[in-house]
Amino acid sequence: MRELYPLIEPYKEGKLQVSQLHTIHFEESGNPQGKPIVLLHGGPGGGCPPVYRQYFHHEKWRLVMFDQRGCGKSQPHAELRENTTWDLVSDIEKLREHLGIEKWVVFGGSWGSTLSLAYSQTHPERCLGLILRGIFLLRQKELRWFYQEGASYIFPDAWEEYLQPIPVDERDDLLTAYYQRLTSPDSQVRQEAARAWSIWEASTSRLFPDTQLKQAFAEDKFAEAFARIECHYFINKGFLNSDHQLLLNVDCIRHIPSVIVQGRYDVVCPMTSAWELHRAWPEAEFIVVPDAGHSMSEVGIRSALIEATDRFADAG
Ligand code: STX
Repeated sequence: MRELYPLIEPYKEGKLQVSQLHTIHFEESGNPQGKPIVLLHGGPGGGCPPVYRQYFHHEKWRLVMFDQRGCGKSQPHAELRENTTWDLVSDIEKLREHLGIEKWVVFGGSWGSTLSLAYSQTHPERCLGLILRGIFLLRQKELRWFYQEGASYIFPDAWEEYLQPIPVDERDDLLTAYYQRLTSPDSQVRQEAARAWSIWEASTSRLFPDTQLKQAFAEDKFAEAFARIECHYFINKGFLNSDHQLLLNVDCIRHIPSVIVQGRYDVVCPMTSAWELHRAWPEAEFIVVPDAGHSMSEVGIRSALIEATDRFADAG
């Protein structure tokens, strides 16, 4: 099994104003002369913790990470206005141009895989390769599975806590019920909903649960951005023009060297989506980790991702 690289500090950090309202925080680490790679984090609303740097050989890669609109160190915090998939796609381009990078490898898991597909299908000429994990195509069936019925059968205990803030007579549409609370003018109501929403995801992300992860997700500032932004994107169907958009547009990126890493027991983003993507796109290498769930920190997934970044660093 491959292990994480030692933690390094960024050699550069900055802010980029991407709209009248939003400023995003970015950092560069590794080797300024290395192969460029951009990491697209999950959620949306998850931000980039330092441990993400440890998936990349620091002499081979010039790693660019940034916090998407409204989360991490980006401002304003938890802001939903001017916050759509296509705003993020244009931010990625603004950042690429700002850094003077012509092309880069794109690395994204979970919502990061969704955004990687949307970005690469819009700007395929900018992508040297794609490393995707825990495939999420933002289709109604995936949202239904995780936020309404399905994952609830596997984690009925955690599900009880997720249901807690929502009165019984609103439980037939939990996404809407949560959206109302997460956008309530009452900060107490928002915070209670944000905590329950985030803890649900933390409780279901790994094959073997991790109490530390639950605590981190329950932290007020993290939960507020994560829950509000996720729910906003999901209520708006990811701002995609159809449920199948990301699958139908695979033709635009078929030629790009790519790898898909998927945990067999991923309950957040069940493997059926990765499988359908693999069927639509057999050219992409497909790796199923037999003993893992959703999280990129699980040993098998971590190992497969580090193997992939090493291979992409040495290719062409
Ligand atoms: N959201 C899945 C997702 O993108 C439905 C995701 N899950 N956890 C995360 O992202 C973080 C680890 C980035 C918080």
